[in-house]
Amino acid sequence: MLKYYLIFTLIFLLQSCASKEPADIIPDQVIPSQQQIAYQKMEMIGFVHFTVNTYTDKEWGYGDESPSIFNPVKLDASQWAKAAKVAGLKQLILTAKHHDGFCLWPSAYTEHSVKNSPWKEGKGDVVREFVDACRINGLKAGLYLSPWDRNHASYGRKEYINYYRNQLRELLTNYGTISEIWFDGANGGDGYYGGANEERRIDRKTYYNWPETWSFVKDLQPDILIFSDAGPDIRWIGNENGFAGETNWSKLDPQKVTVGGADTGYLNRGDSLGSKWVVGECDVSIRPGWFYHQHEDSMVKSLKQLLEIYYKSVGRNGVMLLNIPPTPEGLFHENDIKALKNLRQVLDETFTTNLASGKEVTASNTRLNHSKFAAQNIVDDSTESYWAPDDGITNASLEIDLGEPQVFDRIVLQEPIRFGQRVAAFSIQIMQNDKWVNLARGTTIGYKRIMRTPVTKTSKIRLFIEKSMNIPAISNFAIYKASPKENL
Ligand code: FUL
Repeated sequence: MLKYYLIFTLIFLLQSCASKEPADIIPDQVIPSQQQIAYQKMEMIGFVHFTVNTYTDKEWGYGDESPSIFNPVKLDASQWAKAAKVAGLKQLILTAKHHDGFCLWPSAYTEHSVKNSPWKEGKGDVVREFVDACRINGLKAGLYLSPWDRNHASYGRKEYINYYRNQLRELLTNYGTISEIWFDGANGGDGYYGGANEERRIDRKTYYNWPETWSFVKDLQPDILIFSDAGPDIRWIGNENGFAGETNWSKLDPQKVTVGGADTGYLNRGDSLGSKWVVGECDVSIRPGWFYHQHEDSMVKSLKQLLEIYYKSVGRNGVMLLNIPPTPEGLFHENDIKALKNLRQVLDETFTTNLASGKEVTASNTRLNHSKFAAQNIVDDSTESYWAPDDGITNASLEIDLGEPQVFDRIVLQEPIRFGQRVAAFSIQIMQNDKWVNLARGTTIGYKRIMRTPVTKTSKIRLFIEKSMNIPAISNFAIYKASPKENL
């Protein structure tokens, strides 16, 4: 008996030794939270700018608008959510209150809201309809609450901060899970202010006591992501064109940013040495303005413009936040819906067939020579598995044998960002007449980097990592031929 026992134990030990997986690479000091990873994975989300401006044809209401003008007789938030879903947007953010101070929900703290509008005889709640429609359609819901309030009499004084936080509490306790809260940097100036009609300036650094406001928000919704110029979770990308920097680190040094006063170039590029993970969000409107204006019905962005935004946001390690403003009736305009559908259709066509999928990959070095870190992992259609080299190696090459010559003009690269963002410079070469020639160069990769190249035919392609802040890791390398519709 003892003999058999010993033999079995030996076999068991041998087996478990052989199958023991090596540990993952050691994560960097600065890594994203689970919520930030999920956020980057959404890639495209939507903004809904809606308030009294929709009725006055303005972009910034003064604060003296009468609630009686707000009457979206056909309001249908599920129409918004369905259009967003078809477009592949994974979350919508509604302006619960813009700078004019008008509240789309019946706030208990002001009369300046839907409750004094003719819409649904003052019994309506746009925020409620919005969050419900998002959830029914499988979208996450986010809210924008303008810190600047041109209606409120106490704006600029201490009392206003109480008012602002009371409103935050209403929005973050009465409407279920809110995934993102948007704190706009535009702050202070002239306004109605309860009839004072004057200019009020605030100290951007101290007035809102942002650190305290942020923790107030997190106490109410622990998983929420907070957007502002300065983060702490999501940062403004530094422009309203929807373009991230060609170099875009998802990291920042909090000392170098202020809400409403940050260096836009710094926000655009992020900081390779930043001590906090702060994702870049690229906001842009589908029309020239953020709010609906009838005269802009013919100015909805073309497919070409929307693709440009996609490649310069999602394609540069950012999240694309595309605004679609409802009409005075409360619906997305058909031109906007058409543009959204078109964009999704063309993106789907472009990114359907990865011509590198399952092809043979060899790396200049593979960590521990173990399959867990094998080069093959970059073409296995999973963005969880990854290739990494041995410790101490910060430049490396990964060569893909495509077998047959393939024709492509898009390259997608991804890092497994749960370990941090590392690659700082890379190039892509192709084999042409038995020689490696340069096709493209880039700096950062991050969650996703898409390179647009001339139409290229080759049977061998390689990624050369030239500089990395730590040992590099790559989870995905894919090549595609763009839909012919991209160039129409
Ligand atoms: C800006 C605002 O002033 C615009 O009206 C708009 O809401 C945009 C998203 O942010 O700072």
